[in-house]
Amino acid sequence: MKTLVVLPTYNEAENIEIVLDLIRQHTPTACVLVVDDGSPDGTADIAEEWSRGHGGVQVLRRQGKQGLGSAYRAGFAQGLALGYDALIEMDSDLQHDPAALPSLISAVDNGADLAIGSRYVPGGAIPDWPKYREYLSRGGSLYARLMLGLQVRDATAGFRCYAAPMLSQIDLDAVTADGYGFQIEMAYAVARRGGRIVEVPICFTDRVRGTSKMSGRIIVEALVLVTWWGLRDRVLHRGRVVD
Ligand SMILES: Nc1nc2c(ncn2[C@@H]2O[C@H](COP(=O)(O)OP(=O)(O)OP(=O)(O)O)[C@@H](O)[C@H]2O)c(=O)[nH]1
Ligand SMILES: [Mg+2]
Repeated sequence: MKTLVVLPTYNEAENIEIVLDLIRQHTPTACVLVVDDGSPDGTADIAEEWSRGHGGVQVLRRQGKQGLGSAYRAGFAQGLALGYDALIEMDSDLQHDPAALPSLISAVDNGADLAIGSRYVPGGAIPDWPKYREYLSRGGSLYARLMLGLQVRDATAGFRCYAAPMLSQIDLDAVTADGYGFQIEMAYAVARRGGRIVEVPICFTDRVRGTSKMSGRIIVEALVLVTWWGLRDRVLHRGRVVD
């Protein structure tokens, strides 16, 4: 399968070369699209320099920080237009171990429409998190299961592989969420189209270099959106399956 790894970056100068090295090591034939939102620390320049030495990396430079969901929407649109068969979503801060890439890709190669790198299936782990943080995250996925009927243990996970024929059915311009909500919205879009979702166990570690861009706003956004989608589709029956 022709595979594209979409890597969103905002101030990941300390991580970008390491993550590119590891992606190349674990998936030598995959191409990479770095989607950088004008990182002041020069992440985009470092990625381009890496590509001059090794090849296989494109950098999409955008003006100013526009959010994770927006970066993935732009990256997926470009990947689909270029004819990739499988599109990977992964963080560039090394919290997603590139060693898990082959298992995500092979799940899609074996017929999944979406493979999710999951912390909450047997074999998955989050060794660095305190219990309360794990419960909060599990609670978020449970809420999405109850509200949306989404049969996914780790609905907010951001390490994934999409099959292009499924991704191309989703109107990316109509996807609105940015953080955890973006992950749930995309999984829900696949599930509502009857797509096959497979969860592959991963170990999700804490960030070692660089700083987090996570915010409370992202959690509130996800809660509000999941509540709205659930009411819209299960109570008002107003949701449209085809965008
Ligand atoms: N292009 C782009 N990338 C972003 C933006 N916000 C975050 N990112 C990248 O998205 C990935 C995930 O962001 P993080 O800040 O690590 O968020 P997180 O992993 O949910 O939170 P932590 O566990 O605290 O690290 C990283 O690779 C970031 O560089 C953005 O606005 N634009
Ligand atoms: Mg992170």
